[in-house]
Amino acid sequence: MKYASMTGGAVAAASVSRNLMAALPEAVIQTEVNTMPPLYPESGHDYNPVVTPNGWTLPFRMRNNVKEFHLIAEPVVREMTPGFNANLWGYNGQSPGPTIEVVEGDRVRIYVTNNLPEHTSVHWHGQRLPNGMDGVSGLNQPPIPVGKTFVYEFVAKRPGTFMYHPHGDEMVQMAMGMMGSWVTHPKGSNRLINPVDRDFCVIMNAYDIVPGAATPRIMTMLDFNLWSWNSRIFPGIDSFNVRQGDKVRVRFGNLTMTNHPIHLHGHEFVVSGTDGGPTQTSARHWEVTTDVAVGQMRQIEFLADEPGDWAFHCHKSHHTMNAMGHDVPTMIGVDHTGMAQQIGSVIPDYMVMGERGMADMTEMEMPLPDNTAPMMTGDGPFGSVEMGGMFSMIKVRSDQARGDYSDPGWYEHPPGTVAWEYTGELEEPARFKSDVSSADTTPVTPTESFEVNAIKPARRVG
Ligand SMILES: [Cu+2]
Repeated sequence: MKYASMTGGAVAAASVSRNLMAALPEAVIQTEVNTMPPLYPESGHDYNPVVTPNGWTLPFRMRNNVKEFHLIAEPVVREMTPGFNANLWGYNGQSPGPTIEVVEGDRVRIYVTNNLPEHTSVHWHGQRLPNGMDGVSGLNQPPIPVGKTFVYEFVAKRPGTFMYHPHGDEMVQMAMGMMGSWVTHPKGSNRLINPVDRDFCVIMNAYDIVPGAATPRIMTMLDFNLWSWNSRIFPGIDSFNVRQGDKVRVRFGNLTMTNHPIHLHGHEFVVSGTDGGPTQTSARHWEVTTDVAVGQMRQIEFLADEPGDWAFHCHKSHHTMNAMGHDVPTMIGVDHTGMAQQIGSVIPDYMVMGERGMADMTEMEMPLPDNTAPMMTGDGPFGSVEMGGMFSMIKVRSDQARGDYSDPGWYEHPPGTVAWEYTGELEEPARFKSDVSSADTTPVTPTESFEVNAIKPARRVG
């Protein structure tokens, strides 16, 4: 098991075999936030592995025909975007935990070691498995005490897109970032599962971290201020880099407390499956936005045939912003002339915000507390992208090599294909041609009376 052309990889993959004979598979820890290249299977059934943006796939070992994994539940520091680190809980050094990839029919054994300060458990969302392996602590198993290791074992019966997360002190542990993706590849061909060239995995999570702080407020129910993909926020989310003509699948899981309408620019997609399984072909239809409700998974598929840098984001505009205070009044249209200077004599560094809109935020270099992600930011080739949160890009290039997931840089537009500034004469818009003096201000008076007959629906008697 190895990472092909690993970039700056800190995955101790090579050392996995060292402890092959040990009872417990060595836990592989990942300390990087880079997108790791796909983990190609070296034995067993072949499959086209997934890529987890800003994440990785957990290596396994085979023992007596069982795929063995080792998850360590533990506190982690996750860089959510450059300059902003969060104190989260996760698995094997990161939040979210590593993606687990297996093949339909595989017998899977997962060792879970609890290095958290409290008990935990792991629920394997969407899987068919023995009741005692379902991971609801108190219901299906005792919780895993601090410092102990439990073993989960089952056959991955259904191919599809799944998730894992704790089912003990769930609200706290998920608010702290404990979750991961699980992909079960079909064994052989499946008429409802299309082979694709690129296959991405995203788990959506939300945090409430006060600007300047690093630890999420775990009691928050709805008013989260950080909306993330794989515990990363724009501009920290890597772009999805594909070759023009690739068939692309993106699998989204939603473990936040609200729905996310996922929107792709420049292409149409179909929803090809959910955590319930592949969608029947007759039920698939073209969309450019699909809602992923709480606790759901949606896998979308499209042909990446339009070159460019295409925005790919949650369509809730507040979910493409970072670290917002919510008690900021709307100031659009309010004239602040002179006010900042007056207040500035009492409070140095005072700034008024949002008089023309909020785009000012990106121009003004607002002083931010340390360890805080700017609210709307991200440099593009034409200036600030003015986004945050659940925003990234699908970069489609004709010269992207097969299997190359690296960032090709900004798209070079063919001459004459970028919206341009018109500098010719501007006609006065028609609506401004009539001024008040010439406008007909005579009130309209009805010229003839008319009658209305209202017919009431007959009352049913009896
Ligand atoms: Cu959203």
